[in-house]
Amino acid sequence: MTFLEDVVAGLSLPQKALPPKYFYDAIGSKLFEKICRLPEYYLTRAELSLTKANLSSIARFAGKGCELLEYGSGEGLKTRLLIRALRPKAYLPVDISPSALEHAARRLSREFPWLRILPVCGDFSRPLDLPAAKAARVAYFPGSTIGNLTPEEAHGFLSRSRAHARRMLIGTDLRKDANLLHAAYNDSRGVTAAFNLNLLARINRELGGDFDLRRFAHYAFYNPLAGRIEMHLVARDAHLVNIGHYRFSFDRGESIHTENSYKYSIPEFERLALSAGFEAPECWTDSRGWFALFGLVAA
Ligand code: AVJ
Repeated sequence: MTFLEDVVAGLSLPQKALPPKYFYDAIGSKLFEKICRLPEYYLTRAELSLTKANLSSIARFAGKGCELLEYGSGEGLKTRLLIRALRPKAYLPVDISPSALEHAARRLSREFPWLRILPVCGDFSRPLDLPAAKAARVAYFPGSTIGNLTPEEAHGFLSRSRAHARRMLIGTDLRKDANLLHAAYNDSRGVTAAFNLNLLARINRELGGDFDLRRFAHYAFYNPLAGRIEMHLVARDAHLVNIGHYRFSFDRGESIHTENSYKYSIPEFERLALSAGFEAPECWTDSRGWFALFGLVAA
């Protein structure tokens, strides 16, 4: 599916929707980096602090000298900590953005000249074509990116991943006070709103759309029953939008669902891992118990 095909399919649904993977063009990736530094967005700092505090036991779990496969290109501090502690035989960053991939690979090769880097351009939601492994492979999936998948999709992803790596390290945001979650996706500076709206701007730039961004409002809320944040873009009035030869109509108050961000309890995630064919996982959390890193071993 191309970007245009995904957009047309998504905007043709009764509940209009767009896949969150398209947030990350150059502008969106910059906005996401800004989100990670927001005071309300605790996720990045919580994961970094738990990684620092448990680095040696995380490295012991992964096994020194393994091959490290990372979903989402690891330019981050966490990845560099892990590489330093693990001394992997090879590092395989997987990313949908060729530019992000190249940037991360170049930077890491400067910092770790001894490291064999094998970038893989691809989308983790689909089966990957990977070079043959020369050592035990460990998959690293940080940042609660798994939260973008429904639990059913996460189950499929975890089951499929066993073919690539018997061990996995998965970062997941945990269930917590809805007010804290709400603030993290409704920051006072409006960066999350700009990140969400950039999806429409990207459609305008790349697909010749005529979305008027002033006619849409960022809307994010926590659904405690489903355990997820939902992000939407809500039409402020009834109007039409053209994208190439396609035309879509919006009612006043109609929304485009742009992202789910699932939050798990520790037992919920453990059950998911067991049902996907892994042993009872190891679990590291930050001091407040807001974010977890799970260590999974294929059963
Ligand atoms: C990168 C998917 C983990 O869900 O928190 C941040 C993306 N969306 N603010 C998340 C995001 C709104 C983020 N993930």
